[in-house]
Amino acid sequence: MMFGRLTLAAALLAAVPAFADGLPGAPAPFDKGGVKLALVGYISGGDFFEAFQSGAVRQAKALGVDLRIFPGKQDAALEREQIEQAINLNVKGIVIDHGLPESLKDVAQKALDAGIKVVAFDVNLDNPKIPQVEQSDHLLARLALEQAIKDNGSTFKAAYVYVAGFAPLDRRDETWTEFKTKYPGIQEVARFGAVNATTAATVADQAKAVLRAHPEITVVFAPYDEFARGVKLALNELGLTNKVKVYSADVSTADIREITEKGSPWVATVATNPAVVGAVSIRAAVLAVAGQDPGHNIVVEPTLLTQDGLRKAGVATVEELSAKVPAFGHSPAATAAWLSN
Ligand code: SR1
Repeated sequence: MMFGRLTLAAALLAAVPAFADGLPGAPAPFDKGGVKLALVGYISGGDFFEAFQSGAVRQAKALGVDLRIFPGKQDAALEREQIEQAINLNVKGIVIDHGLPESLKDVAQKALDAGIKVVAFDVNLDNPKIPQVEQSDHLLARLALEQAIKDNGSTFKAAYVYVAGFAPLDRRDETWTEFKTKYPGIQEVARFGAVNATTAATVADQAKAVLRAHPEITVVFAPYDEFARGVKLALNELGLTNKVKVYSADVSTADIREITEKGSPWVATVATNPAVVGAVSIRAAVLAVAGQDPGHNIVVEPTLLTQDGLRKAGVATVEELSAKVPAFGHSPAATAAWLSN
């Protein structure tokens, strides 16, 4: 595991009271409580998105923000509609979490035109007025693929799980493409993927068909934990867990259990703490609403987590990981003195 810097803020956050009547020393409108923000998502469900939302809720509460949650249910039209609803609720800021850019750009502009601040997490709205939060996806993919090369050498046959159109997956895909050029011995023999209400189960079915058709595959690059879970299910069912290794993105307590269990083929993941990313997204919106610039590209750095490292460290939960790997438990992104009251 890699280790980074710790600030006191994360450790203190748990002890921070909710400022329902306003934050002491904060600029308007946060000097009074109950400022309304909205969090509008595209993907509902799955460990990453649940933890992202809980981090956002916790941060909002700590800042006295009245956060309205709109779950998108993997439905682009519904996500648009929910942004319209948030505009009609007179929220001061909206965090848009994932989605399909073409269905969101105009409605996001409508919110800006209404004087509402907008922050986007992992959806490229291509608008200089909209700060973009991301997890440094190129670095994330690079760390996972370097680990794959360390474990397997630079000549192997791989399957790749990918769905185009999601900003983080597209960025990770750019790195995968670069790696295949840099290491011509890496051969992608199959590509598949799905993002839906049952991603892991769908990917498991796809992976079973692919692995049966291509017994030469020894590595699967599955850069989303729901993808990795699906591939792992397929490997278990086909009895291939000792032949194929899985490299992924994201982590949750359930993922740690799956990675560290005896005989698991899931040997590495590269991840941020999604709750920290949720908190950063809320802080970015709060800064913007207060008229302070959170920056345009707000990056939360990921950490490489290997099966070996997790086992040796005896880490079983995301909370333990946050305690042992300071960079995982806190991000210095989108902070200001008045936010850490
Ligand atoms: C379908 S996009 C899934 C990814 O979004 C977040 O960036 C998570 O890291 C997840 O891998």
